[in-house]
Amino acid sequence: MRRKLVAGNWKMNGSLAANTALVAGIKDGLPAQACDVAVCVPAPYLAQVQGAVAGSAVALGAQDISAHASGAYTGEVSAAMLQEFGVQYVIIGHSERRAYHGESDVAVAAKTVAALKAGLVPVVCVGETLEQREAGKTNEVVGGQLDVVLEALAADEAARIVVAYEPVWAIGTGKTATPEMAQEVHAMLRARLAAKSAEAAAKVRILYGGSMKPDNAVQLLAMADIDGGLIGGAALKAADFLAIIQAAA
Ligand code: 3PY
Repeated sequence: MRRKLVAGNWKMNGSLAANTALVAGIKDGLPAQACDVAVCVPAPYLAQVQGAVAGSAVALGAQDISAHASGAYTGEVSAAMLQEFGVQYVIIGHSERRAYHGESDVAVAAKTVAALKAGLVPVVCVGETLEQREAGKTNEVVGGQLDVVLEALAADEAARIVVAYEPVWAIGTGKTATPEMAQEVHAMLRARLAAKSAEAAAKVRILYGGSMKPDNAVQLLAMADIDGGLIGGAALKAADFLAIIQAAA
């Protein structure tokens, strides 16, 4: 049995005051038998949120990582830096980074390798645009994105990643894939993992992301291959985030 994971992707939101209130609200309402829970925060707030989640069941995550260990890479943040702040999870290849920062599948694979080498858990995001879905290319695009990452990993490394399926057309639009649509893609992704290693197929958690909210979480999380959620807007309100955690617990 894979333990479910609910990770909040705060994106470029937050402030010192708002973060304090949000984390306190999450900690106060966390059910005892919760699934794994993480908050992936903007880099400047890692130290603050590390302190705020200390001693709780909420893990700390980052939203990006450099593929390089150190050096002349202005603006980048290394795996070692993330580790110093107690980061456990790092989102890699979110569609917003692919679209606005030109991150290629190869770059996503290199970042995944860097995260694993440092003992971080990469949350590798994959997803198709509406145009690609309507052209019947969902499996080719999404499966292809995962394959490039898997090619860069040894079988035992593949078993240590988390995958997040985030249809681009469902991000920030309020549209969600139906549970059946999502399950179909998740099952395809698990088959790609199985082609790499049986251990990876059994162990890797495949999260759904893309407007997961309290009112659709129960149905999505009931699907056989949906092992949790990567939560956007609903992760910014403690009550909504907790309702999703409750649905997964
Ligand atoms: C969303 O739900 O909008 C996301 O992009 C989660 O990563």
